[in-house]
Amino acid sequence: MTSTPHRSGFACLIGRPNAGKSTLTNALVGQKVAITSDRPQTTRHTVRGIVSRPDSQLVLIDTPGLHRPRTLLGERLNTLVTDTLGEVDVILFCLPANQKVGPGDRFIASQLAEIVSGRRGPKVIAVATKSDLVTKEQMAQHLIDVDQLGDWAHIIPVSAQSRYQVDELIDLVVSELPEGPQLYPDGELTDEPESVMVAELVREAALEGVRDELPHSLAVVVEEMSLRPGRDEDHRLIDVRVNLFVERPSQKSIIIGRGGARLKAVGTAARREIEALLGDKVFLDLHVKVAKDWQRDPKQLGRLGF
Ligand SMILES: Nc1nc2c(ncn2[C@@H]2O[C@H](COP(=O)(O)OP(=O)(O)OP(=O)(O)O)[C@@H](O)[C@H]2O)c(=O)[nH]1
Ligand SMILES: [Mg+2]
Repeated sequence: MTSTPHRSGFACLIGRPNAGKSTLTNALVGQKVAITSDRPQTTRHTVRGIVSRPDSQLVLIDTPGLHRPRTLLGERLNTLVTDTLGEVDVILFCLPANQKVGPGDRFIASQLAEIVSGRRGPKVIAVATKSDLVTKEQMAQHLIDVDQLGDWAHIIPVSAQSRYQVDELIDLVVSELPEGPQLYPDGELTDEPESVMVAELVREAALEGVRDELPHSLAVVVEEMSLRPGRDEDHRLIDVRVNLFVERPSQKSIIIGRGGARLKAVGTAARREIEALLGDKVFLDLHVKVAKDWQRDPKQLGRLGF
């Protein structure tokens, strides 16, 4: 009896901000491991999602959107992405079908050309995301434009929202992975620490409905997570204390809202998600603080984990 060899390896999702990388990562994993929003630059660190099958294990790395940086934070995020690219087997270059291929995509394509020029460089798969938002004709034109942008191992249209070709994309990536052992135990979906996931869920809830530059100015840090003492095993309660940092006092009042109404709504939405993640009741204590111009300040960036 011959058995097919086990394959394993890493694939990194890249693309301009808002291209649908994190939504696709979640669809590929089958569960939420990365937060998403309609604001650009939602993802700020690399997030690993794991797809395990009997004959393969694929580790996905979702990255911050690549763009021309305007702040020190932007620069650090770009460096994070380009450092990751050299270390993976496959690159998934995401190009949203509902938007024309533009200068942002050409900027990324030119960076990719350098990285994969080495003979042993990673394979690049161009992924036309958000296929549910366009007609067949629009998709056909998009695929032609994407094809002309560079030299891709494959081009595939997908929709994370309607799950169109999500499994086909996994097959395609796995076919490009080298033979190798399982890297993570079965059932593990991410290697994100819980405190990071909790901070991200608070940031996702806080991003909902805020406009302009505020999303960029928001950073979230979990200060404390602890089991409330003196409660029995069936009524566990986890105290979670979280700081939300903004750059200016005016932003602080937007986040808090009239009479604290907005912060309360953010807390309620985030608490539901955190309880689902941790499987315990949670007391969520949110504090909003001003860290002046943290996006441009190396010291503050360090303190906030960038
Ligand atoms: N209709 C539709 N919307 C999608 C799809 N994928 C993503 N979106 C939406 O596009 C927006 C951006 O999605 P994200 O997954 O956060 O994009 P991203 O590329 O991770 O963005 P950054 O982390 O900021 O670089 C969100 O509002 C998503 O709901 C899709 O397949 N179909
Ligand atoms: Mg993202």
